[in-house]
Amino acid sequence: MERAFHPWPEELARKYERRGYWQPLALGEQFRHWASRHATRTALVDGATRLSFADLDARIDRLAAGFHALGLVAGDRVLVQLPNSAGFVAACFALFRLGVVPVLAMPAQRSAEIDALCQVAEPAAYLLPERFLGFDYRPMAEEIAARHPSLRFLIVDGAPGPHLTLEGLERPRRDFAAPGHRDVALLLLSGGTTGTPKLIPRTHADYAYAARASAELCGLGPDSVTLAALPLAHNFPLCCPGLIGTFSVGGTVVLARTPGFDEAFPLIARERVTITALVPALARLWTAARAWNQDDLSSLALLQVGGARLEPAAATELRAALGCRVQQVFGMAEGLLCYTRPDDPDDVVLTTQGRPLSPDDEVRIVDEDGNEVAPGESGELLTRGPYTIRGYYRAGTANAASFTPDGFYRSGDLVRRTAGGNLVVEGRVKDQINRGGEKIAAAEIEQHLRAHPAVRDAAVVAVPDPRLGERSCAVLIAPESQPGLDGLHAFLRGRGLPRHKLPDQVAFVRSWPLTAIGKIDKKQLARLARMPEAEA
Ligand code: J2J
Repeated sequence: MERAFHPWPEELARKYERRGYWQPLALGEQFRHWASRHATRTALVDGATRLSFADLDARIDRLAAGFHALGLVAGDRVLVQLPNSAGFVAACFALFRLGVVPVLAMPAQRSAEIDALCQVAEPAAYLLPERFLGFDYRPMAEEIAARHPSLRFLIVDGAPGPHLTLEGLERPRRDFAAPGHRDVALLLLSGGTTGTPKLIPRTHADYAYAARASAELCGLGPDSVTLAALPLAHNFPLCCPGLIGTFSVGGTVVLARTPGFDEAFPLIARERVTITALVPALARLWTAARAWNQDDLSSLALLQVGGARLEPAAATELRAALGCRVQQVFGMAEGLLCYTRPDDPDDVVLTTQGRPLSPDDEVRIVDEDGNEVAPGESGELLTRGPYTIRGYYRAGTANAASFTPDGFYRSGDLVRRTAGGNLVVEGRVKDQINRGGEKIAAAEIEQHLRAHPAVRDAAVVAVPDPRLGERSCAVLIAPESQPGLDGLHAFLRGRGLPRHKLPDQVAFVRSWPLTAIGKIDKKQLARLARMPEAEA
């Protein structure tokens, strides 16, 4: 079997421990520690259910005993595909207590993706909801279990049927040997949108550090109330500071099933939510909804936005509409987290994606040959540090492409550093169209297209072309009037673009197809652009 986990070099691990980044406690024990300090405070609100830290701690213990009774042991993997719910939270921490490793899948994922995850992770159990947003997960899980002999248990969070239920697993509390703090705690999915999914092994110590340091940076305390609107299987709402960071300071986490404003706004008003995290696509919807929505959002102090590019204009409108501070977060499940700080000046918050969380995060910005670019120039972001992985889980030779020999993660992100030391994400290194040998950066053309008065948003994708290899297609959201290709060319030429950078075709969509977490799904756009009716 290929290597599951690539540890940090021993002397660095010691340094991270000496500096107090890595604490000698596994996440399950961390929670016990937080719960003993904040026992009577409310940890979790899930609909009508309110759990104090002590309640949740006890439920975690009962579930850990239940998982143990099934025969699950430290090092086993369990696929967790649950919507935001108390069951999700209790199950994950119960697995942490045993050293069993949850593999976090998004509720929106379906059998092709789940199959691929099972192939790599070989989970012993699959934790699923009965139904969520109209989809019955049980038939899918049964089919998947039939194809993957590693899967011994299907555990349903919901009404009893032929399967085990999460509630039915609970057993009286007992003590277990805790896993080591340097052991793998959980497997996250990489945000990468191509090929087979990559699994990201995060350790107890590094994950707890990212959560605690993020909570401190965001100024969280016991009175903080965090709304988990995005799916908790994603690193952002889970750890930045999210659920785990909020628990670490004795704050309250309120769970939303879906990230729409129709669910979120009443929750913010009812629970006096102080902080939440969104992707830009949702931030735009929340902004628009405030034109007529009357919910009292005055408690909201900080709105975090990350996961994809946030236009400065959108950031400005969002801040005005929600009446709170905005924070840009440029993060990756592989590790590195960059934040604008709550007290940063406006231009930093509105136009940059902030700077690294840890004093020991290392960032290099390099050209195609791996050489550092001149200050202010753009290049690929490479990073390593106390919470950035050194290799994907069981990825074999794929790791050689994603990590440098000296342990930097190659993010694939094209960034530049401002004079003030903040990073600006300009696109993806490989998000380019190779038009007869001329490389065109999609991000550059998109930026010009967005300046067109009729264009609300733009994405440029490659379409296979028999002559050029690839040609470019501009996919536009233009709700009022759809500019033709000639008009677009004239406009772009007016902005100084050369002929080969002008889109070869144009297509229109009413809204973006989104990935499971809510980023623009460029793969799907490229498929759409290939369809003949999309041609201009
Ligand atoms: C542009 N691109 C961004 C940003 C991420 C917090 C926030 C986000 C993620 C995340 C995360 C971006 N502007 N502000 O894990 O903890 C793109 C980059 C990056 C990739 C990582 C977190 N913030 N991105 O999005 O693992 O391309 O993590 O490399 O899903 O999203 O995706 P993912």
